[in-house]
Amino acid sequence: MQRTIFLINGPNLNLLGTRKVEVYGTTTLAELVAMVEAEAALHGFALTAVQSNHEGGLVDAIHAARAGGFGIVINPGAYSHTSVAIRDAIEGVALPTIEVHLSNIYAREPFRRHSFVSEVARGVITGLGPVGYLLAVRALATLGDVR
Ligand code: CA2
Repeated sequence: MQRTIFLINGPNLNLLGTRKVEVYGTTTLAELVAMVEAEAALHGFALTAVQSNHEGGLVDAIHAARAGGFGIVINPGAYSHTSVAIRDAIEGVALPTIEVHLSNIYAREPFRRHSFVSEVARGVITGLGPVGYLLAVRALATLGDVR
């Protein structure tokens, strides 16, 4: 059976490419998912992509990754900075998880500089736009080979 990477995007990321292009770029969520799917396929993985604007929906998506998930690439959006529930869900499923942010959260408002998710993530990529998601898939594939 093909191994699956779960791609999970949080609140407002469904608006990608439509507004705030100066911060988040012009790539739409559908285009981003297609790019990540292609990168996953290059490494022999299937991709399951979920986007939710709700904290509980994101917790459910993280739990769903337990069924056959090889690893998780997650952009928790604004919940990065507020959600102990998402942090605990990632810790609970114990799958290698790469946290991705399109923008550089350290170069923005002070409230974005702390992420509850980072302390349970295997790694964090921030500020590289959509490329960060592709590097996250590559990291999961490579770490999987190395362990
Ligand atoms: O840089 C990132 O990827 C963020 O996770 C994006 C979140 C933000 O709250 C985090 O601090 C950093 C916000 C995503 C909002 O996306 C939009 C896209 C287009 C139009 C409006 C919002």
